[in-house]
Amino acid sequence: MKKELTRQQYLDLYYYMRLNRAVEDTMVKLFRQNKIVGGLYSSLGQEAISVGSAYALEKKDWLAPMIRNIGALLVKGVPPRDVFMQHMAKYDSPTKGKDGTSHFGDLENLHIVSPISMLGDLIPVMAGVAMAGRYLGQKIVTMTWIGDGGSSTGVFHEGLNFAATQKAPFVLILENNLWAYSTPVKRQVPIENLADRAKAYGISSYIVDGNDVVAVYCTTKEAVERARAGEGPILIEAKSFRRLGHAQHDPAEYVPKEMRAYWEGRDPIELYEKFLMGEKLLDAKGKKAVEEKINTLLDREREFAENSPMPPPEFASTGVYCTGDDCHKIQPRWERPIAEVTPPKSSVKAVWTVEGFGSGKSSGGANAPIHFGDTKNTIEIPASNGKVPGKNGAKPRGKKPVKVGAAGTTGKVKR
Ligand SMILES: Cc1ncc(C[n+]2csc(CCOP(=O)(O)OP(=O)(O)O)c2C)c(N)n1
Ligand SMILES: [Mg+2]
Repeated sequence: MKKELTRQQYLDLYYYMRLNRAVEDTMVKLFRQNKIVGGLYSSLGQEAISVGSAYALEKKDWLAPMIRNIGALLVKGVPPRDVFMQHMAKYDSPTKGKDGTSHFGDLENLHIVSPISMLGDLIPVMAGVAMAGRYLGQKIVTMTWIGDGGSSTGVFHEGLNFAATQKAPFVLILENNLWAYSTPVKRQVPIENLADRAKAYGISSYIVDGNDVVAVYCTTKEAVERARAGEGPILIEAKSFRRLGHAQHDPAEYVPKEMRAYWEGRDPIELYEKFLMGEKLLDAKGKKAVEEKINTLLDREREFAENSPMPPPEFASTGVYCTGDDCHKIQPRWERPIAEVTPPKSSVKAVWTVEGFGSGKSSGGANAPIHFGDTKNTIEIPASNGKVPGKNGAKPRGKKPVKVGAAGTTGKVKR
């Protein structure tokens, strides 16, 4: 680590890494008390990546976090109570208890796009946000994160290629933590450096020590400014290690002990404390003050979250479907009666049946008829013609989709 930042910036990075860890520690306690709804993921040992990269963004920029990026949310300004309440599915949470983990966004103020569970799908979405910003002349940069496992999805490649072709001002942080569930990176990718993939899209990339927060910040800052200046998307591979299992349910016994011990000896917060103390930017008193500030804040935030009520049961069926009455002005063009496609009547009978299917008896072989619609109103067509036109050219009921409207960086390599 090299001294290149202001004193305040160094201390901010320290504060947010400590806050990231303390928020997650608090949630582990809540999980053990059975107060967390759903799974709980951890970024233990990867805090420098979320914090260092998000800290390189400006207020007007956009980000979309994945499961191990709570640190990025905190840097962007999300209060810890929102993170707690979201995980506890409370009424006051950003999604009012409708979703868990960090599945929420804030499009209006903080410019956060909600995570998408399908790994990689945020890449084309954030490339799109970057392009929209450019059309609007906003000079914004967008950012998302992807794991080593997620970087093997098709949409990673499609999305990055698309972003590259469009020269979208987009920065992708690839967190190589050596594991995707129980699969070691070496068994799923035949190359050493995942950043090498950038060559395939003709874009720039960096490799950075993901346990060195100053290196992550400085590298990302440079990438963000290059993207903002019109150079197109940039890929940063941050090398680190997933210190716990995939989520709370996973003891990760498949991880070799020596590997874990090596990375425990490279804890990003401990490394950074040593650096700050060596540079006389932090002393024991300053460290204690940060701890007290975080403890006081999180006691208050946790208490608020715990006292927030669970959503009333009738809330479950509200805000799920847009009927066009209350949330926007575009009216849907319903092609079936609304009552038929909205709860509680949506559990209509299957719209097609194959006679004899599952009975174990042949019902006439390849020429057996297929019935569309319920038994009272079946339309028969010969199965062998491979088409589904319906009798006399009539369209089968229910087949048509319903339309609802429209660092002195240690290990930093520039490539
Ligand atoms: C397209 C897709 N395939 C599979 C999954 C299930 N899944 C969720 S997390 C995960 C492992 C991800 O590993 P990695 O990308 O390395 O991220 P890490 O958990 O290490 O942070 C998998 C397979 C998914 N969410 N999306
Ligand atoms: Mg991984």
